[in-house]
Amino acid sequence: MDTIKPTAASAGAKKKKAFITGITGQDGSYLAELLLDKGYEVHGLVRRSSHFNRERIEHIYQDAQNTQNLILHYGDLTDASNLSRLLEKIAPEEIYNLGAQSHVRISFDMPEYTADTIGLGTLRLLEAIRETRVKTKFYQASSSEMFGSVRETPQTERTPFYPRSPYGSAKVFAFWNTVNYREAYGIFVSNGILFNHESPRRGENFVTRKITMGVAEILAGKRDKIYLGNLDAKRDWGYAPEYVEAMWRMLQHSKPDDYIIATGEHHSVEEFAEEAFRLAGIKDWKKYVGIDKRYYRPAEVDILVGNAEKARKELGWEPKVTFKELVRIMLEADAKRIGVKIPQVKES
Ligand code: NAP
Ligand code: F7E
Repeated sequence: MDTIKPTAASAGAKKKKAFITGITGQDGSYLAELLLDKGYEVHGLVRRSSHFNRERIEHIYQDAQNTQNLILHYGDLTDASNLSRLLEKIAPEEIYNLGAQSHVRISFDMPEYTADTIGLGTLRLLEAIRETRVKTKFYQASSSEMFGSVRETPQTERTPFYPRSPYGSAKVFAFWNTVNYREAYGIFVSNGILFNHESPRRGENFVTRKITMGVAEILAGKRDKIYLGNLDAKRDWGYAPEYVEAMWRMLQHSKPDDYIIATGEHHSVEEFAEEAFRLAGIKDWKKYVGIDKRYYRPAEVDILVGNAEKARKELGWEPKVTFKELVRIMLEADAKRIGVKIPQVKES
């Protein structure tokens, strides 16, 4: 990746302030680390929970410097007055809207709540910017799920949307409102249309993490099998820390715009599982995988693969971690977490 000139923040001038919704999630936690490293003061929105919900950002406080620069605020994307008050108080130069009910299968069970947090939640934030007149740049976490039943392959910024879930439809609503606020009010807003990206911090009920956790537990003798749904689905899987860098680059660009962020390669769920078992040195992997119809979706997205050429040209962004490296990173982290060694397996 090309380097970007240091910002005023990193050059030691007044700290830039960023506000992240979804800071407790996979991407929010990596983005918080990235921005703190760049010298930002990072403000994050956290939901009240009856149990501790900050595991992914807890380690950040171990560095005393970060304690001062990472400030958490209670709030929720369903609470408009709270969002306005926070923007007024923080006056962030950059806003990253990552908060969402982000599970596609669950969006079929909770369509209204999914639409509320994603669709209306984004609109509430955009309205809060307009009302408070805070001078800021806004990043919207758009998704490849908007392409759903794909109209062309690979997908580009010009491919029409055809969402196949309440999640995908809510992201389309949020995408177009984001574009509209740019055109109607001249606010600096950009959509990152990110394809699947994974990491050891991926939620445990997404398929990649479910597989690497399951394989590590099978290796440790803690379980016999893992149960999955549709093994034929194909996704364009990248590495989350690289994808949050792309978000930041969009807001440093001279003008707001929309960008696909993807690797350009696709693999099936079956290939992901096969590679994870291979790395663990487990032969006959199919013996350890059961199919459970509960994990099928009422409507499936069969294949997604993106063309990130525009991001490469305009933002100097390129993915580096390959599919096999991603599986290895995730499996090694899960094996380490439960204290089991993965054998030395030759690269295939
Ligand atoms: P994630 O791990 O599921 O994190 C979601 C975050 O949103 C969590 O911090 C969660 O808080 C918060 N949240 C949920 N409902 C909220 C509400 N009502 N108000 C405020 N915050 C709320 O998701 P992710 O994988 O990091 O993804 C980040 C964003 O990118 C999401 O918008 C997702 O839809 C989008 N996206 C993800 C991918 C991907 O492959 N990861 C691809 C394209 C787009 P709790 O911790 O309290 O639950
Ligand atoms: O499913 C199939 C499933 O839940 C991937 C979110 O971050 O990326 C993510 O959405 C595929 C699907 O991710 C199981 O049917 C098989 O075809 O890991 P997933 P997703 O639905 O692609 C997009 C870009 C987002 O924006 C979303 O926020 O795997 N699959 N068996 C399974 N999926 C799950 N979850 N569990 C299974 O057992």
